[in-house]
Parts: sequence; structure tokens; C-alpha cells
Amino acid sequence: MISDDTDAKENDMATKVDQAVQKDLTAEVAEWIEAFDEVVAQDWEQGAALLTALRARAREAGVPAIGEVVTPYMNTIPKHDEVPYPGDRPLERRIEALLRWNAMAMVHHQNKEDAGIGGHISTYSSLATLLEVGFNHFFRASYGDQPGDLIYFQGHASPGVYSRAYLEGRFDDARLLNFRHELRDTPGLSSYPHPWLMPDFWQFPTVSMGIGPLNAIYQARFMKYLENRNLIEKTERKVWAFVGDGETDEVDTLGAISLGSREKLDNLIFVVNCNLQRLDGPVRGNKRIIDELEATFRGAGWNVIKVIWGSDWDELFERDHQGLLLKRMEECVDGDYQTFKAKNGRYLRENFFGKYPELLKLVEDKTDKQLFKLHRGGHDPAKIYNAYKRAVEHKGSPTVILAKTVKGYGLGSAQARNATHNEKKMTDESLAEFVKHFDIPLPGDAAKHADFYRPDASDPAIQYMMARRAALGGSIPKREVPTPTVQAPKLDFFHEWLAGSKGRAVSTTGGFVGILRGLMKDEKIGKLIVPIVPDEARTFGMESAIKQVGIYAHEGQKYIPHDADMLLSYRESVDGQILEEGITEAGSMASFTAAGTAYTNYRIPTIPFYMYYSMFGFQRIGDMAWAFADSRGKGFMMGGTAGRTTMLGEGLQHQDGHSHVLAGTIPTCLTYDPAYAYEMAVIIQDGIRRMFEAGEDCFYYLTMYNENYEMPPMPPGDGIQEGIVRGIYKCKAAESGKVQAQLFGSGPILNEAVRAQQILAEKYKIAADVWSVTSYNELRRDALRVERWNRLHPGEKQKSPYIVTALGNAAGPIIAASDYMKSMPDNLAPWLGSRLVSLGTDGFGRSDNRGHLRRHFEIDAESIVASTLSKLAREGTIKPDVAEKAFAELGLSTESAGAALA
Ligand SMILES: Cc1ncc(C[n+]2csc(CCOP(=O)(O)OP(=O)(O)O)c2C)c(N)n1
Ligand SMILES: [Mg+2]
Repeated sequence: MISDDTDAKENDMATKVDQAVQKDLTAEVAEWIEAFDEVVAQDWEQGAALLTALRARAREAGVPAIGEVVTPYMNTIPKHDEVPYPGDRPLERRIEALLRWNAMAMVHHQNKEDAGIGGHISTYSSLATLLEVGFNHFFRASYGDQPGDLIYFQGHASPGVYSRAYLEGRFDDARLLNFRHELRDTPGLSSYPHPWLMPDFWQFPTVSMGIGPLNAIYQARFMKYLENRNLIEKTERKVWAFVGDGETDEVDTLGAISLGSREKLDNLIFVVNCNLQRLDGPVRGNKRIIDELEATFRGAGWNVIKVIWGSDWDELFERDHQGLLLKRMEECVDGDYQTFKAKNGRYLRENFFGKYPELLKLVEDKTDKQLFKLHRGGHDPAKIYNAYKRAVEHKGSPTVILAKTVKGYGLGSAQARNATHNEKKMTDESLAEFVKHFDIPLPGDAAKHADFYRPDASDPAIQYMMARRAALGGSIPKREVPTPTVQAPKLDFFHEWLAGSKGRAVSTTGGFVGILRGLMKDEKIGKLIVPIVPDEARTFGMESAIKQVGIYAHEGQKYIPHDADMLLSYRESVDGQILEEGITEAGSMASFTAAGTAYTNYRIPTIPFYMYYSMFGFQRIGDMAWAFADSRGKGFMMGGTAGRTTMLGEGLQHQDGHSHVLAGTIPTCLTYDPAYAYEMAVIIQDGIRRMFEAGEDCFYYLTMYNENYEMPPMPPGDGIQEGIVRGIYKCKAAESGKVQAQLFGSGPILNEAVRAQQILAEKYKIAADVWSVTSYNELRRDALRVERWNRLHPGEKQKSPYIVTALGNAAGPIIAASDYMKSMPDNLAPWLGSRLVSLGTDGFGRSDNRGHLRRHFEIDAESIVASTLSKLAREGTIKPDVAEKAFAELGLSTESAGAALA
């Protein structure tokens, strides 16, 4: 970004240079310019090279060079460098007009029928030509084995994309009439791009602003990763992201752009639809958004192409020998430009051209109507074509095209108004005006009713449109899923982790890293594993994995690492398997999304494991996790150093006691809180099978902890594996006596439950069983499904939820403790009734050791014992004074404020 201060310094330097030129260098400068012109006339790229060399020389000679992050407010590609437009303009104009009409009519219709159903017309109206040049000349569909481009459409422009599918014959009238009606008898159209709701159509969910562009950057990077690892062929395939100018205010949109240039992502093209408006009003009323974005992207190393003015301005520029037109353009801010398009030609003449008599003269041969019609670059196919062509051919960095457009273009009284974003219906006059403006062949009444219009398939425009798409591989967007070919390893592949640690104290994190390394060595699926980590690999003990498979680096390792002679040195390589993202959870999540959807986008089912600090998970990138689910993403999110008390010492900013609550809100996310390595192995094996072999559209969230303890072997017996996967199994029955209580534990807190079992037996002669609850969320989902079935089938034999069946006749109260919030066990309250006592880590975290933390949150063994006795006393099984005494004996305070409040 350029501050006013930088502006001032640059201006000052520019003035000095100007003065020097005027003083005594004029003739010499003219000579230089002439020579330069000659070079550029041959090839503009040579001109650019010359300039770069000259700048370098200037630097060497100590001559201060003026940094040019913002170029004049003109098109980047000069007229004389343009190639002629290859399309049939009249036919394309007709197609675009029909697209505009049907898109608008669809939204208009629906809102007449269903007030408040919503939809947008002004975004597409500004974007139509930008999309159409792509559809007719650039966007390649997948065709046979040939990969296609990946296109992130601006979400609010969805009506235009539907409209094209309609003209192409992919949708009929009934489908359009079901826009935003997704619960009817015949299929509907989702409000926005959404692979979950329209799995054969949309590839990327984009409407939550910022997520599309961020994911697009990492998508382009992942494409190169797959190429460099020889998992896909190198092709000219591109990632296109259509972005709103208002959307660039989201940190997600711009936050990762430096990755684009750092990794030389010349397969990435951003098109920013600079209609100068967002929802409420201008994006930068007092400045120019295009200047700002140019500086930002250029500063980040992108190739920037501005498409500001349409071809009809070229002639004015040519006739304006004093540069006054540009001067006037640079005097105006976006608020002015918006007003010019919201008013009329006369206003433009008086207020734009009228500032200088010479400019008024320049346009004296034009009518007001002609002035008003002067196009912006983003509505001019020839200008757009040239920009796209350059972008596609550009090598070495990503390209951003900053295209100036008009929001609500052609929508009569709604054009360029502040309120245009929310326009959903047109007045009769506006409809009539629209038909006239775009020359739609509809009779009066049909126009008034906003009827759809699709010419016969033999119409030259339709034929042209279809031929163009055929030449580019077929219709888009289109989402296809190949039949799964992955064979998940069988469970005995994991025997090392099923057998327990044999006396060694290890953590579930250690267990997981071992499993991950094992998987990467597997002949069949090893290559498909994509480990992703935001600068925490050492925290998770992954040094050996780094050495084993290397960190992906598109340039390899250009230096000798200081630890080169050590066993576990830092290894970067072009075909490295690990994506070490640096400190960016959002970026890592974007990589996870690219990898978790590769099965459809690249037809290669990569299996991502994204390992991160669980505290910096769902609450930080929650929206992206939803987008991942929307995208039908698959893979494993591994919340590391989990647990509000197990992650000791770090205090409240690091201690996560709620990620399972948040993860459980995502419909396709299966969440697990395993205690032992064998549980981890069973869950991961089953996950790979379900997602990549059986083709289920779901993903996994597993917590892994850093507490070391002995990992027992998987107990023998039927149903253990099923229990682990479904959410609960009895892992340690009471040794003797009549069982009077049930203790539930999860993660490392299972050990506290086991210790409580001992204390209860030895000190209080109470026998209790211990259960490992691997997933409260899965148990609840199962119970809800069963409940619903029972509700809908009142005459049939009632079914039992798994939690009820698993518990069977287990007697007594249930004391459930985990390192997560009490709401986790509370999930099961409807089926466990008053038997349930939930213990958990509600409240802020603290720095201390595990003993103190667990006591503070009342989830240690002593607290579990006391809670069991207290509940037994309430039920009348034992005397209250036994329980009261126990609190004192076990050293528990009964009068403290409690962690939830402290
Ligand atoms: C994260 C997020 N915040 C807010 C919105 C609501 N919203 C929808 S469109 C819009 C304005 C979009 O402006 P711009 O990006 O300039 O796109 P345009 O429609 O002008 O092309 C807003 C705020 C959203 N969709 N996503
Ligand atoms: Mg906008």
C-alpha cells in the first residue's frame, strides 16, 4: 500500500527529475525515447527488458530510481500492442444479451413469486463480458484425459452462470424456475456456487468472500506440487479466480498473494471485477481501488494488467495531444466515476469533460448519449481478450487483471446506484429499457412478465456458442467424480500400533506420526499421502518424516542446511511430500482443501493429513472448514497438542477445550478423541476406507495429545473396533464386585478415569466399569438418526441408539470426563437421562502443570471419584456423609468459584 507520505516523497523526487530534464537534458531525452520506441516497436518485451537493465544500471551507479508501483490510470496494454479480436462480435453480443436477460429474469421472477427469496442481478451485470470472453475463448473444460481449467466464479454472479447453462441446453425452464427453490419435487438451483448442493455442476464454493481467492492461490500451488511430484502431468491448465473489488478488503483475499509470486504460480489468474462498488456503496469513494490494488499486487510481485477503458476511448486518447484526458481521469476518484455512470451523458459532459475547455472541445462531435455509452474496459471484449491472452501466456508469476466495470450495467435506474447490489426486481419501465438496450427479441407482454428467452438450437448464436464450447472441451462448470480406486490398507497393516507400546511411555501424537510415516511407506497409497503443517512439525515430533520424504520446495534446496551432516537434517526438495506452510493456518487449510478435493479436480485421490495446534483450528479457520465440507472435501484434520489440561503450561491462548464442540457442528466432519494408539489406528484405517475406498463425502477431525503414557494393546474381543469407530466401548471392566457406576473417559483423561476406578475400588469399595468414549458427536448423530426413525414409525418396534445398546445393562450413574467442555457428554443427555454427570474443561485455560490444571477443571481422578460418590449419595445408594468425607479426604474444595467462572 502506498501511504500519502510515500506519495509525497515520490512526487518530490519526480519533480526533481522533471526539473533536471527541463534544464539541459531535453534533447538527449528525446533521443533516448526515440531509441526506446524503436526497440518497443519490434517487441514490447524487449522494451521491458531494456528498462529493467537500465534500472539495474542506475542502481549500480547510485542514481535514485523512482519506484513505480502505480502506473497512469490507463490500460496496461496500449492499443498498438493489441491483437485483433478473434470472436464474432455480433453473435457474441447477442449471446451476452440473452444471458443478461435470462439471469435477470430468473431473479426477478423468483422474487415476484416468493418475496424475500433473494438473488442478485447487479454483480453479473458487471461481470458478464469478463466471463463471456473466458467462456468463448479461454476456459478449457476437462475432456477425456485432458485436464481443464479450474474456475472460481464470483459467488453473487451465479445467476449468469445458470443462465449460460440454460442457453447451452443444460437446464430447462423448470430448473430456472426453481432458482433458490431447493426443496421442491424437481431439482433446484442453489443460491450460490455450492458443490454440496449441486455436485455435478459447481466445483468451488465461493460466496463467503475471501475464501475463493485464498483457496485459488493454494490450488494453483497444489497443482504445481502434484506436477513436481509426478502425480499429474505438466500442462497449461490454469486456475482462474473472479474476485469482487469489495472482496479484496477481506484479509483472506490478499493475505497470501505473496505466495503466488514466491512460488512463480504462472498458472494462476485473478480477475478483479472493479465495479467500484460493494454492498453499501463505493469501495473507495475517495480514492481509486484500481490504483490501490495495482500497488498491492505489483508490490507482491504479480504481473498486473489494467483494463480500465474500452476501445471507444482510444480515439479520444489519440486526439488528445496534451495528455489532458488522462490528467482529468486521474483527478477523479471512484466516487466520481460511480456518479458519472449513475447520472447521464449530459452530466458527464458538464462535470467530467467540462472541467477543461479543451476536453469539451474533444467531445463536441459526440451526443450526450454517445458520451454516456463510452465503455469501461471490463465491458469491452477486445480489451479483455488481450488481457486474458497476455495473462495466459505470461511466465514466471501470477497475473491479476484489474478490470473496471459498472455495477448494475444496463439495469436502467439501478445502474451504479448505491442500492443496486440488493435490487431483485425490475420496474416495468426498466424491463422495457433492458429489452431495448440489449435488443432482446421479446414482444411487449413477454418482456413485462420477464419471460425467459432461449432461441432454437439452430439459431446461429446458439450454434456459435456451442461450437466455441466444443472447441474448448465442452460445458463448464462441471464437477465429475471418478470411481474410487484406492484400496485402504487392512487393519493388520497397523499392527505395530495395535500391539501397544510395551512399557514405553509415548503420546498419541507420537503414535500418529508413526502411523503417518508408515502410511507414506506403503507401496499403494504412500505417494498419495499429503502431510500439511503450519510450522509445528517439530512440536509434533516429525523430524524423521522431514528427512524421510522431504519438504516440498519448488526450487529444491539451494543452500546447504547447517544440519546437513546430522541424521535428521532439514530437507527441502522439488518432489518433497510435506507441505510445510509456515505460520498460516488459513493457508494450510487452503492446501488441505486443494488436497482434499484432488480426487475430483485432478482425478487423483490424495489423502491429506493436516496437523496443527488444535487451538488454532476451527475457531480460527471455521469458515474455511465449512467451505471444505461444502466442497465435499476428504482428509484428516489432526488437532495437535490438544486438550485444555493436557497442553500444560501454555495458558489460555493455547489450551483448547472446545474444538470438538465446533467440529461437531459441521455435518460431514467426523470427530474423534482417541486415548490410545490402537484407537487412532482403527479410526484412521476406517477413515481411509470410508472416504477413499467407499467414496463417502466426509472428513475427520482427530485430537492428538502430547502426554506420554504406556499405550496398551488393543483388547481382544468382537465389537471393540466397531465401538471405537461408533464412539464408545468398554475398555476396563471392574475387577470384582457388583458394579455400581460407569466411568466415561476420552483422550488422556481416560487414564484419570482408570485411576478413579482404582481409588473407588480400593478406598470406597465401589466397583465401576471404565469406557473409552472416542466420539460423543458420532454417538449423538447415531442416536438422532435412530430417534427420527422411531418418531416416523410409531407402529413399529422401537430401535435403540448405539449408546443405549453399547451400555446394555450397565448399572449406576455415569460420570463422564474429558479434556473438552461438558457439553460433549451433554450431547448424550437425552438418552442417558439423570444418570449422567458431565465433567469437562469449561472456562479459560491456565498455565500450570497437569495435576493442578486437572484439579482446577475437576477432571482429575480424585474429582471423578468424588463426583461418583456424590451422585451415588444423591441416588441414595450410599450415605451423603461418605461423599462429603471423600471430598475432604481427596483434598477437593467444595466452595471454590469453579473453573467455568474463573
Ligand atoms: C465473508 C462475507 N461477508 C459478507 C458477505 C455479504 N456480501 C455479499 S456480496 C457483498 C458485496 C460484494 O461486493 P464486491 O466484492 O465488490 O462484489 P460485487 O458484487 O460488487 O461484484 C457482501 C458484503 C459475504 N458474502 N461474505
Ligand atoms: Mg464490487
